Amino acid sequence: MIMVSTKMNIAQLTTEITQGEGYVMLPDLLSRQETAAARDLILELARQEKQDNRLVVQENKERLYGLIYKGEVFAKLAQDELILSIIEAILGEDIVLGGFSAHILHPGAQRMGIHVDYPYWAMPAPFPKYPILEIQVIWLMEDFTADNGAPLFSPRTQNLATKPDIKQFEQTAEKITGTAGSAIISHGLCWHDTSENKSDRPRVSLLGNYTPQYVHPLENNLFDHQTTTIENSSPKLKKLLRHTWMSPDKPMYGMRFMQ
Ligand SMILES: O=C(O)CCC(=O)C(=O)O
Repeated sequence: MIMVSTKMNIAQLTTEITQGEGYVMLPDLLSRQETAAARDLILELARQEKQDNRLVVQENKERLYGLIYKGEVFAKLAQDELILSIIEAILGEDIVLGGFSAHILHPGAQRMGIHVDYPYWAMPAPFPKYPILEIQVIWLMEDFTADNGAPLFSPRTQNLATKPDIKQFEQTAEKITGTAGSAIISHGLCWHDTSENKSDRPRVSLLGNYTPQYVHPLENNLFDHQTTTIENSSPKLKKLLRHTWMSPDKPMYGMRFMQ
């Protein structure tokens, strides 16, 4: 796994994601204090949503959606400048945020299951190699260690553009550990999974799903939608949330003519 150094430029990082291992780790983008505060907020929101019977729960794993509307920190992370410049270099400038959710692996959580990311998992295989249809960002909301559920990635499998092969995955996958506040950027075609959480506290990640604007968003745009958040958000976030593409006063996308 490539540990990014300050000397690496955007072109080297995008090459690593598209033609190299398929993922990179950007270390310590967020301070420990900010990360801990965001983690506390996620756990508190999950507690409330569980009480209201709205939380998506699967055994010892929980998912929290509509996050952009539930804390400024989430909107800030979703539009992190360095991350967006890498993603735009790969997908082009017309990207949208198809999802931004939290994933909580409680102690005892088993593996999630080997997969490629949306929209690939919704498509028949073999998958197209180009254009690339998704880049995932996994924000580490605490140190990801050898025993608390860190993700597993099988290097270079984005080049295969196929559904995961379980045997091959088990032989080749590496566990991606790192420090709180770091982010993993990965190619949507790269086979991955989560590992078991054998520790005694929840492991929390934030997951950003970025796609070209022509891919139907993973998450329901209307779920917990807050008009005021959109009104007060930056032009970048408005675009990422498709507001500039599909605002109520526009009947359809504006056609772009090829040069
Ligand atoms: O939470 C994680 O570490 C990764 C989860 C994941 O890969 C996914 O939901 O697609």
